[in-house]
Amino acid sequence: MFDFLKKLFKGDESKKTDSKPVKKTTKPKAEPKKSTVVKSKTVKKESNKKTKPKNETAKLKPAKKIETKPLKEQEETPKKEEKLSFAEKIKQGLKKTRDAISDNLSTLSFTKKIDQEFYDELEMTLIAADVGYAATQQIITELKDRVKKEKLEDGAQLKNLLKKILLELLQQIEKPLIHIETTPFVILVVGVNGAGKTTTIGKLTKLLLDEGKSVLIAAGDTFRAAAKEQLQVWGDRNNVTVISQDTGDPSAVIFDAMQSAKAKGVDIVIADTAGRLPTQKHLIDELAKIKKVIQKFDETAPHETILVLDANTGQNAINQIKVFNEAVSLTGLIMTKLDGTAKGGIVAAIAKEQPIPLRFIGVGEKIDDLKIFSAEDYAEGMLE
Ligand SMILES: Nc1nc2c(ncn2[C@@H]2O[C@H](COP(=O)(O)OP(=O)(O)O)[C@@H](O)[C@H]2O)c(=O)[nH]1
Ligand SMILES: [Mg+2]
Repeated sequence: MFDFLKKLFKGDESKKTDSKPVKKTTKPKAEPKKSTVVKSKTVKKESNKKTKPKNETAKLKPAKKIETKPLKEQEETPKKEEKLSFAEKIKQGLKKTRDAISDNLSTLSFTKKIDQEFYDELEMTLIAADVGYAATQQIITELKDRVKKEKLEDGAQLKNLLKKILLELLQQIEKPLIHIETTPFVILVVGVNGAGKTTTIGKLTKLLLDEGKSVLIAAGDTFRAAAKEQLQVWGDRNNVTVISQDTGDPSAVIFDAMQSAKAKGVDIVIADTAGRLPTQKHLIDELAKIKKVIQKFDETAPHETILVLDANTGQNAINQIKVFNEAVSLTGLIMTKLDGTAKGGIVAAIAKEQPIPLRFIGVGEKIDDLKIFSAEDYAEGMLE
């Protein structure tokens, strides 16, 4: 059985070792020194209203967070109830997807023989959950093969096998973001309008602060007037500095943010950008320009270029990945709004068709609703 799998998922083993997080060896810095914003003529300091005395900001990074464990490991090792609530949250987020698949599947597997009609119906169920044609074909082919080999007849066994096949597919894009070695580590966030970029930046900032990192946000969405304010709200919530300018040049804002981060010794710069559609060629090209300007400051930056995708987008997500990837070489994805859709199967379609690491998933609008993508929790969330 495993030989078959290995053939199917060639190189999976190496990918798995690849995905092993690198331990960070440095102690987290004391705090994001928000009081030392660099004064640049072009930088408009968006000072936080809720300023705390300096010695209090250390509370941002509780002592228990200083272990050298990588993000992934920290999620895997906490006390049982924390681990539970993490998986439970994902499960809750994937409820609609699971209901759509599982309702169909349980009717299928308990009332029918495992015959061609069964497979046809399963195919339709997976397609309806947005697993996509290619991934669905792969899953069905494998399922058929293994059902035959293992002589399965029982519905529950079949469901477990399906879950296993799905898990193996999802593992291809399970590579958590942990290689934060350079400082400032620059994360460029791109995507269409309304995908959830700004909200995700707010949540990601919280996650990284919890990890003991200091963060600075660059308001690179200079297109919409309200964008800066929206980002500032997230900055205030996290008590981190948001760098913005009155000019309409996103590259300049991000460049300033990087300079400021360097001067203050901030670990991570997260740069927001204006929403753009894959069809808006000039706007997509503008992203490549932004990237070039960033590289004038540090040729290895951006160290992470993340496309934020709205799970409700369905199969169009595949096209978005293609276009954005061509323009700016994506290194990671974040899938938002999984809590509001029955189409969570899109993640499997991505694993099959555009396997770029899915770093995080968004399962709600609150600050703690961004979770590290775990293939296991996800497969469990889809099929239970
Ligand atoms: N339910 C839900 N809503 C989300 C999630 N992520 C973002 N949103 C909402 O999506 C909307 C658009 O988000 P925004 O960050 O402004 O998108 P942007 O245009 O890409 O910056 C807002 O109302 C967010 O609250 C998520 O994971 N779940
Ligand atoms: Mg935005």
